Amino acid sequence: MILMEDIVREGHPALRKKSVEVTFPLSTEDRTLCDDLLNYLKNSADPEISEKYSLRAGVGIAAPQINVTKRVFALHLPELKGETLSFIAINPKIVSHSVEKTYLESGEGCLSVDRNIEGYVPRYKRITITAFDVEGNEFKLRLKGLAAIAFQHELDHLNGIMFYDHIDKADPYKEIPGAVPFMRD
Ligand code: K2U
Ligand code: NI
Repeated sequence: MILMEDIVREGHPALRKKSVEVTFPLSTEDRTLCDDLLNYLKNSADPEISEKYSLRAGVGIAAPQINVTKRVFALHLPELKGETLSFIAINPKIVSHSVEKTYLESGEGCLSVDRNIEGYVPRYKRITITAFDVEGNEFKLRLKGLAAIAFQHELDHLNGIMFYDHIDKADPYKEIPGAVPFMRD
């Protein structure tokens, strides 16, 4: 299982690399990578397991964050209408997006960043994505809200981008034109 000690922190070169695409059929190693990433998120959402292993809660985690520079990440979000959005994205792409932007009112954090960085992180409000599942089947999803924000945060990790790269240094809380803040419930 992935523990906090397995998660690389700011300054580690893996966080600034462009990860490489994964080929199919998945190797056993790549299949285990996918399982481990998704299990981390499920464990971090479990009060007992997260307490026992001191796991930081995450709704997303990308392979480079455990020093594997491959284009794979996991998302595991409590959806609004009760069902959880939970999947592995392999070789993910944003194929289209809204002009309208959004941002997390509370700002963003990162499992690889052990400090609080203030400021609005502009994200596309709605995105259409494609990715492959572990069987190699391509799928397409339309995402909005926290799922869209998280997807963009994780895709950035595959391109060596950190959330704070998007924050206006001069004015971290500068209004983002036309953006509607996403309020977590
Ligand atoms: O990639 C990571 O480090 C996990 C990030 C993902 C994330 C950050 C900001 C906004 C969306 C996703 C976080 O640790 S997940 C923690 C979290 C939980 C609920 C809402 C926002 C962030
Ligand atoms: Ni992150």
